[in-house]
Amino acid sequence: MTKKLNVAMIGGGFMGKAHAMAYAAMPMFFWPAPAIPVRKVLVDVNKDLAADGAERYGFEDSGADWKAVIIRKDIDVIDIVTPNDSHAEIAIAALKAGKHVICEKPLARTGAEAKTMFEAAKRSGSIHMVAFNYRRTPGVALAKKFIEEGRIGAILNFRGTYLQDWSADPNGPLSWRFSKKIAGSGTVGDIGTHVVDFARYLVGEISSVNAIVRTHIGERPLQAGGLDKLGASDKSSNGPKGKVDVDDEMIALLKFQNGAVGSIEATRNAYGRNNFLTFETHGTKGSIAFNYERMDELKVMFADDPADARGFRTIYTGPAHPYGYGLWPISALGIGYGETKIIECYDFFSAIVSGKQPSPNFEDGWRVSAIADAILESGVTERWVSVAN
Ligand code: NAI
Ligand code: SOE
Repeated sequence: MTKKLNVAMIGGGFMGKAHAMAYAAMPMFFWPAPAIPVRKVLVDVNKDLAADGAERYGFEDSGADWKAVIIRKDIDVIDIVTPNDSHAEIAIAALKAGKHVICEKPLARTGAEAKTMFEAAKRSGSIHMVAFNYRRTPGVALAKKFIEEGRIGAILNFRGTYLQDWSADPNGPLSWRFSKKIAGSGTVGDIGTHVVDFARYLVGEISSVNAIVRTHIGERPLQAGGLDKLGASDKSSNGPKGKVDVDDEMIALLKFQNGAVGSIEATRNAYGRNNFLTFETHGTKGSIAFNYERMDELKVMFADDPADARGFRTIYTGPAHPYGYGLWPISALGIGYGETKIIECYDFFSAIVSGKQPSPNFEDGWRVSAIADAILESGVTERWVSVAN
């Protein structure tokens, strides 16, 4: 019989839905499964929300007090899918209670806060993961494989973007994502960190950054209720406004420890862009390009291609590629956001069963947050800032 591991999920919003779906679907995709996730308890801010979420997402039990749930003896895994201000407190308590922990990104509001989580993780014997799921898109994992195999030589340049438009309308409500106290930062921490994760995963450690960081929309209508509706206007849009105290636009130049250079940009105000999470990287022997909005595709160009066939070509990921054995049997049948979370769940449960820390773990989460801090600091000083490590 396949081992079962009981999960308590703290939070039942957008990511609650994504993670719950992955727990249910992972063994259907990856079989034999490393272990079967059992959806044991869902916790939210009050009993009604928690009970409603548990019914909808298939959890056996529900509760409104995460402190009582994380010490339950029948719980193996704590899954943190709450806004950023509660990640550290819940994760550190869960690690102390001996649980394995998966925590949504950004790991914390600042590098210092993330470091306390990494320290707690090191002290524990637990497996820990930060949920930068986009690197688990098969095309991105294939890019990593090509780079490790030396197919594009030594990396010279990495150009990454994360552009969305859900916050471009100034009448979009002032959700927790626009509050420094809750989110830590704006675009930099929320979506810039996904591109930073790509940069570290594919190229290596970033040593210093030089950034421009701006806030173009300084106030928004106050929002009723806690859940982030991601720009969808509601009745509150005609009501009183509150101050946005986080960034909404970021461009940064990067220097990598291995000599490569790069640039990244992120905004949630770019009309026409939805989930435009991209990178293009060139090395001494070729180039690779990826666009999440066409997530089944990877564009490659190898310098030793015949002269009459030079240029980017498109690989449609499928069974021959990373994670392909668990996904669909024909290339380009089409994967989506859900599959990245299913793969993440598979890798996390494999790590628990094998006892080997996965990547990205809390150390990676802390390093990404330290880079976000450096970008924010450079945005103020408009100078090169070294990344703390
Ligand atoms: P959301 O606003 O949709 O949902 C948050 C949920 O947490 C709500 O149900 C809320 O009531 C609950 N909650 C808040 N404080 C709580 C507490 N102390 N105890 C229990 N429940 C609590 O937020 P969303 O979009 O699900 O974001 C959650 C986290 O996931 C954030 O850290 C965010 O950055 C991250 N995220 C990651 C994504 C990815 O692609 N990896 C995508 C979207 C969000
Ligand atoms: C909003 O910008 C958001 O939900 C982010 O919080 C996620 O991390 C991103 O993947 C999708 O967009």
